[in-house]
Amino acid sequence: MTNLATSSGSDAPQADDESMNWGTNSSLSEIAALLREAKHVVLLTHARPDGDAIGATLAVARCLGRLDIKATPVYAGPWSHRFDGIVGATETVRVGMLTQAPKSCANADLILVMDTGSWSQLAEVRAWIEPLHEKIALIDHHLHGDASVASLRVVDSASAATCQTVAPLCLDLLGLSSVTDFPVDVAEPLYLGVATDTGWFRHSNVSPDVLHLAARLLDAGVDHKSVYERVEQSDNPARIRLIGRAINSMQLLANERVAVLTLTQQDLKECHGSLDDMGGMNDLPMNIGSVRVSAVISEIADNVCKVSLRSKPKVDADDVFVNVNEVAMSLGGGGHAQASGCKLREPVGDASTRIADALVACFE
Ligand SMILES: [Mn+2]
Repeated sequence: MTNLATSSGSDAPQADDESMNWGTNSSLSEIAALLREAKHVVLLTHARPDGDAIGATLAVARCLGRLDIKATPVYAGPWSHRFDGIVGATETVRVGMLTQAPKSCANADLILVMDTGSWSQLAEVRAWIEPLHEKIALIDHHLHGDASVASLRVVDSASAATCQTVAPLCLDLLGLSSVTDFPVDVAEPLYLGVATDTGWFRHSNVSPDVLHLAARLLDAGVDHKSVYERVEQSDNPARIRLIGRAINSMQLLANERVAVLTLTQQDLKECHGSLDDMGGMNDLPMNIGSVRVSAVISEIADNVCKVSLRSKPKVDADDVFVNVNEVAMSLGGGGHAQASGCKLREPVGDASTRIADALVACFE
């Protein structure tokens, strides 16, 4: 393996200026050139991968496959079966907590991490990849991350989705000049990423650029209805029952500007659901006009709670905007200004109170 960074290790980031160093220090063309020289590339993303994470890794894997470069997407943590139809026959590896490289990845000469740069979201693979810092490149769109994850980074927080940033990389790899010329099996995962990270083109990150990209991906042959049906209309009855539980649990605080929803292991058991059925509930309270910020607290194991935060932009000058990235960071997590999350290791009741207090404090 050759080292990606040409500089010596002496400028490796110190823990203290990790977040200051986070940001772009490379370019898509530099990463494309390294990918082209590689023989076996491992594609990593955050645990419990979402549509953007899966879309970016699949799109790059399929481009590399066309260049006869072995590419292995590796997914850690729980897997959501609603993405099975998008993955199709593409070979992927699913892993839990690792102490070393999975056998199929031991000979990789380059690791590309996409849609995260946070060690907290890479816990399962950290022991394996941390010593390989110099062989890791990263493409992300999050505001914060750990610079020590990768020696080469392209971070575009203006992108609505990592797939938006990755689309030009895929063009470069395939030698194409227009998104409309993408093969459908590359266009489809990119579309999945931009569609799901924008909440199917409803969130505040929708921009002319992302809509132009989506339109050109449809021109390339993506079937919007088919992607939507496979990914979003494949719920089981348990999930709909859990949505009912989540709505029933809703607390409205700070003059109905803060909504806190809680789902417990008991809810999960009584609804015969799985962890996968608990995700994506934030849109429910955000539909309330007065609500400016929402939290969904899911007890994913005994004394382990996943917290998902969303906020709305200011509609007028008197409005309070809650930067949920800051709230999440103060609790060991992170994300975007209007969408973030963290994990709390405490009983669900305590987690719920802690989050409610933190959000209400934003309005005092
Ligand atoms: Mn993303």
